[in-house]
Amino acid sequence: YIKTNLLADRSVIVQMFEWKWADIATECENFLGPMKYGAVQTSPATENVIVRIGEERPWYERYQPISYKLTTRSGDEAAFLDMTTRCNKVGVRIYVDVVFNHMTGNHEESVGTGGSTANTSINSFPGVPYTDEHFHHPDCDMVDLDNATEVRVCQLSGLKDLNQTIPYVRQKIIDYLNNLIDLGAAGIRVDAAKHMYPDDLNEIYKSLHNLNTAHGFRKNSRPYIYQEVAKGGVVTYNDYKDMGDITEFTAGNEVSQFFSGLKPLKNLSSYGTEGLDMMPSENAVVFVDNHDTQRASGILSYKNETIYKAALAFLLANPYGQARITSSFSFTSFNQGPPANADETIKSPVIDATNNLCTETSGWVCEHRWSTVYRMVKFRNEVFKTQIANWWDNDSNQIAFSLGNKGFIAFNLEGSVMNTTLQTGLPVGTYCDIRSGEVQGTTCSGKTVAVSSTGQALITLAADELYLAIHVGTDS
Ligand code: LAG
Ligand code: CA
Repeated sequence: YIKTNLLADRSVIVQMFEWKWADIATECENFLGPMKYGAVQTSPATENVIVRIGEERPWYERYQPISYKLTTRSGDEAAFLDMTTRCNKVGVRIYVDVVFNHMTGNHEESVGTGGSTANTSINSFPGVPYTDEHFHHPDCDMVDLDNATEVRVCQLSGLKDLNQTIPYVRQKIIDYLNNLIDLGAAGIRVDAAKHMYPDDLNEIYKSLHNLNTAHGFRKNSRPYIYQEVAKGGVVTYNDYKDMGDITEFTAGNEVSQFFSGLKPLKNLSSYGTEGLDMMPSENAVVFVDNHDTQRASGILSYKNETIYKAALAFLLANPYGQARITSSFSFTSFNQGPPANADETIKSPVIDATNNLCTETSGWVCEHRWSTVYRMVKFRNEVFKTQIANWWDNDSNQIAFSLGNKGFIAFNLEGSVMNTTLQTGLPVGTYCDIRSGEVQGTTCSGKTVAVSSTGQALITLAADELYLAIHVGTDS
């Protein structure tokens, strides 16, 4: 199978959680393309059942498909095509979150975002169409993760479990995915992959079209496939790794623990190894948080801004895995859906003209616009395909490492000043620290670091400066 089909000078995926297609298209042109983001992971594009809890339209309704018509609160098929067209034009790939392990849960009345209906009591989904025979029987709840059959044929969170071993079901799924590919998508994030049989998935993946050359893809380009395989129980990533990449949840768990102060940073030397129970780098899609984990405990997110930024800097500097960052809306309860107008349409983000960030009142966090994030994306692009060298730690909470002879990063979570001469691996020059500033014209708006002809530099970080990062291209 192929690895990411990002442009050669790009390396990061950004999950634009719940964004509208029209807003993603604009963001590709105004920001993501110019800043050399590699790809956007969209929310599910297929029609979902409308869920109302009081006034709320919970975000998770989008994980309950009612048909494969491309009409959601993010937009319709025409808007989807406009997004892929405009994003592809500026070199940003579209990877779609695809949900086909299941349809909806039980609902008294089931109406979709595109007008389709369903009768969930008899497993009837005329919008596809699927009928009772296309689902697993008997209906069972998935509880025992140590029972591989149960993991594949029982219901995840009460969601009607499709039987992908039936050729008709597979064909409906293949047609739906090929529609996305023909419309210019470049890849898929396979929701709940762990809950489907690898052989069935393989049949589906084999039948996918090549990417659409009308969108500028080279002939015979294949879609990038990455699969959601959560940890726990007898079903592991091993069953899926030969068909596509896999989400490595341990990365975000570990990075969150380290940067929350639960483990000394020096132990991050084994990040990305079997010692921390992480899969080989070439299989892993890594992230600090995603839409699920930022609603769970123990994972850093925008809610812990300062240490989250340092954690993201580590994730993006470390060569392990295919990096993904999450761009969120702010929320205070699990169910809360995206910022919406009175008529339930999703609001567009509002960009503050003076600081280039999304306004707080718009409800969107837009982590991808934070200087930490876009500068570290640039760092990762610059050092891409180099290896860690010159690992250093103070046997406690200060660490540093270089990436080939292209980049260098140091972290200080000691709570006291760091002042040490270290080998940066970089050519002689005066470099601009991208945490505190950036190169503007010929000057650095932040701290500078003087690297000697032997690659040494005095690295100074105040107690509240959690990291410092320099890379080639920021030197003078
Ligand atoms: C995923 N990855 O494999 C998604 O990342 C995750 O967000 C999805 O769950 C899950 N798999 C199924 O696609 C989300 C929410 C669930 C929600 C589900 C369906 O985390 O909480 O379930 O989407 O909307 C909800 C209720 C359940 C209820 C169910 C059916 O929370 O209590 O049983 O709907 O009505
Ligand atoms: Ca299943």
